[in-house]
Amino acid sequence: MKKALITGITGQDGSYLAEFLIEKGYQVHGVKRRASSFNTERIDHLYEGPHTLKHNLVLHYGDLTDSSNLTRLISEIRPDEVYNLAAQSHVAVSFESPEYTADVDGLGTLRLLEAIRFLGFEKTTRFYQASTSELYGLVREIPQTERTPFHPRSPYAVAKMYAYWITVNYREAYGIYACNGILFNHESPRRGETFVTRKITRALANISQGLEECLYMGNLDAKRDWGHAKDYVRMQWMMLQQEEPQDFVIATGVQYSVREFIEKVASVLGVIIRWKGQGTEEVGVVELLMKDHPGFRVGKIIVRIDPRYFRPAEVETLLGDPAKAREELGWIPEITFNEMIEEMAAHDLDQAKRHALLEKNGYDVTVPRES
Ligand code: NDP
Ligand code: GDR
Repeated sequence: MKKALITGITGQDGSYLAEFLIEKGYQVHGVKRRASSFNTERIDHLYEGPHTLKHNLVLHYGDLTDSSNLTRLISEIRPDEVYNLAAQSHVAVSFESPEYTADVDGLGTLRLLEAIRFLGFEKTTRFYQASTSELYGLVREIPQTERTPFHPRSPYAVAKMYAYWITVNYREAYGIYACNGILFNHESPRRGETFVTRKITRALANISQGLEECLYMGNLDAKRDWGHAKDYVRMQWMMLQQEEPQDFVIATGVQYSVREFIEKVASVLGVIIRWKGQGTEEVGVVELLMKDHPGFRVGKIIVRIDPRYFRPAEVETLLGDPAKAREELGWIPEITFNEMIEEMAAHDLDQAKRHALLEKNGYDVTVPRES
């Protein structure tokens, strides 16, 4: 039985990757952080607890800032594959916690690679690094490929740039089988609630049920190449199954603006939006109702701009070219942009309806808001 160690197993990608690897017959070990409340919601359906004989998911406490912990885990588990997905992964938050982000996202990667080297596992343990399209930042070339130069625009991206190069360096210096997946944005119903796509699907679903009044947004004109997380974790595994380690761009090759994303989610929920005003005064108004939801009415402002969501340095446009992944590994994304939006909107509408029903029946419901 092959063994995989996933850091960041409690996150969006970690949960899909754990499902994928268990399905493939792996024993999956995951690193979770100690928290004062439960933080395993995304993997609870996979975990059978420490008392069953069928032990295909094992969780360990740990942290990417703790070298001795990581070295001990790798020494005890002796994983065939390590997937380093753990990170402070929010770009806007990295401007507020730059040092912590550098420690976890940059040095955390070094700690894992150094543990593999120190333990003498260079020839037996393969390593995947969750690199990112944020490395391109101020883009020099459209679309971006494995050869496009980097120009990071946030403490997050700078930390990830260190992680990218230290992964390449340990491959070249010590012969470790180590790969960077340069992944463009990927989403799902399990996406963290403060990333833009999930913020939009949640807020519009809540507004449709009368649980929230308005969606407050930053830069509506930013463009992203959005894919589905399920397709992208499959590629993470594929990368570690080649003869020789290599780095790959993973993207769809199609981009949309944040504004278009809002319009599409709104139309799935049954309203057409008209944009009025300019700059920070711009608003999104309901122009047409196609479905009957209690919180929507024609003329209601459901989107406003809040300058606090603008970033000190923005990445305006990202568009990936996944030709290498397609040609060398046969990777083709299976879930379309529209299918992804429908899945996310349906999931969040279902949740909003449950909350609204509870509220209607006198239960006190607090719906967590984006901050
Ligand atoms: P999430 O934010 O959903 O998950 C991050 C994971 O890292 C969580 O399990 C989190 O634990 C864990 N984590 C955070 N800090 C630490 C720490 N100090 N020690 C140990 N674990 C920690 O991210 P995604 O699943 O979306 O992304 C996975 C990886 O891929 C990240 O590295 C991200 O930067 C990168 N990436 C993501 C892209 C995307 O579009 N999703 C695109 C390109 C790269 P907890 O649950 O306790 O918070
Ligand atoms: P990103 O994702 O920064 O690309 O990083 P995010 O969804 O946070 O932002 C995408 C774009 O939307 C704009 N935006 C807003 N973003 C948020 N979060 N909230 C808002 O209110 C808002 N309004 C406009 C942003 O300015 C940005 O241009 C994600 C993360 O998963 C990283 O870990 C990963 O490396 C990259 O994707 C690829």
